[in-house]
Amino acid sequence: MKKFAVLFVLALCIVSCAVAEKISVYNWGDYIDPETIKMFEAETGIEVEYMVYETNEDMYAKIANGKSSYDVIFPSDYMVERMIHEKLVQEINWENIPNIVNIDSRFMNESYDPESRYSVPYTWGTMGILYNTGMVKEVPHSWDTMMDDTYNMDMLMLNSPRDTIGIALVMCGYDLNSTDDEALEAAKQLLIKQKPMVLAYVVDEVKDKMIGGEASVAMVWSGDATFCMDESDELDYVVPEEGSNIFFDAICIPSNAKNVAGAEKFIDFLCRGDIAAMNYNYVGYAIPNTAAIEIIGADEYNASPVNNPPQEVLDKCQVFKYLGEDTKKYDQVWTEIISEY
Ligand code: N2P
Repeated sequence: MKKFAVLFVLALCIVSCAVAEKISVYNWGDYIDPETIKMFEAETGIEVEYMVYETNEDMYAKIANGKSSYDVIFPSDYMVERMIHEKLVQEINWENIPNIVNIDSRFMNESYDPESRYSVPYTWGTMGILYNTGMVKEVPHSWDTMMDDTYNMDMLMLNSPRDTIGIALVMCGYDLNSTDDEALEAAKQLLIKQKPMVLAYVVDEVKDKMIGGEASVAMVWSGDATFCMDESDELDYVVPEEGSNIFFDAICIPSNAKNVAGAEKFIDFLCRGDIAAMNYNYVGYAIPNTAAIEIIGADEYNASPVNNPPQEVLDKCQVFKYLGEDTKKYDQVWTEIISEY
C-alpha cells in the first residue's frame, strides 16, 4: 500500500512537471535585467519564454496577424492606443497588480489610456542625439547635425519608422505627428537626401557602435544614451532645441494571451521596487516607480540630466499619437525611404 502511494505521488510529480506553468513575454531588446527573469522563475515556478523585438511596428505586426500568442508585451504610448482601438490588448484586473501603488500617479491615466484600464507604466524617455565629444567639436544642439556632411558616413539613424519620420518632420518645421501629405513628402525627401551620409540604420546595435567609437553622432533614445555614457566617458547626449519626442513605454496583456494569471504575476513582479530598481540599473531608462527610486536614492536618480531633463527640454517634447488610418501613409513613406538606395 505504501509503495503504491509513493508511486502515485511520483506519477503526480511527473505529470505536474511536464505541464509546468509558462508565460510568454515579448519585449524590446535590452529592456530587462535577465537576472530578474531568473528570480521570477525561481520565486513563482513559472517558466518565462522570453522573446525580443526592436520596434513597436515589429511587435504590432506579430500580434496583429494573430498567429503568435504572447502573455506580456511592452508597447509605447501611441501603440498602446492603437492596440486598444483594435482590441488587441485586454483590460487589466488591478486587484491582481497590488504593486501598482509603486507607480507615480503622474504616469497613470495618460492620454493613450485615459482611465488606465489597459496598461501599466514601465519606462519613459526622450529622443535625442548621442555624440562623441572627441569627434564632435560643438554640442549638437540642432537636429540639423544629422544633415551636416561633416559627419558623412559617420552618423547612425534609428531603424524605426515612427521615430525617424517624426524627427524628419520636426526638422522640416512640421508637427511631430503630422499626417499632412506635403509634410510627409518633405520629411521623406529629407531622409532620402540624408541616406548617403548614414553609416547605418540601427536600433539596439547603436550602443555597441557608439561605445566602440564607430560613429560620431547617433539618433538615440535617452535610456540607450545613459547605457552608453555609463560605458564611455567620451559620449554625451542632447535633446535638440527644435524639439523632440517624449515616450512612455507600458506593459500590456494581449487579448489572446493564454496565461493571464501568469502575466499578472509577472507584471506585478516588475512593479516591485527592488525589481524595478534592478531593471533601471541594467537598462538605463527613466522609470515611473517611486519605490524603486527610493531604493536607488532620489539624489542619485535625479542627478542624471538624461533621465531627468529640465522642464524647458520637456516643454519642447511631444508624445506620438495614434494616427488611425493615416498610419498607412507612414508605412508607405518608410518603405520608400528604406528602398530608395
Ligand atoms: C530599448 C528600447 C527602448 C524603447 N532597447 C524606446 N521606446
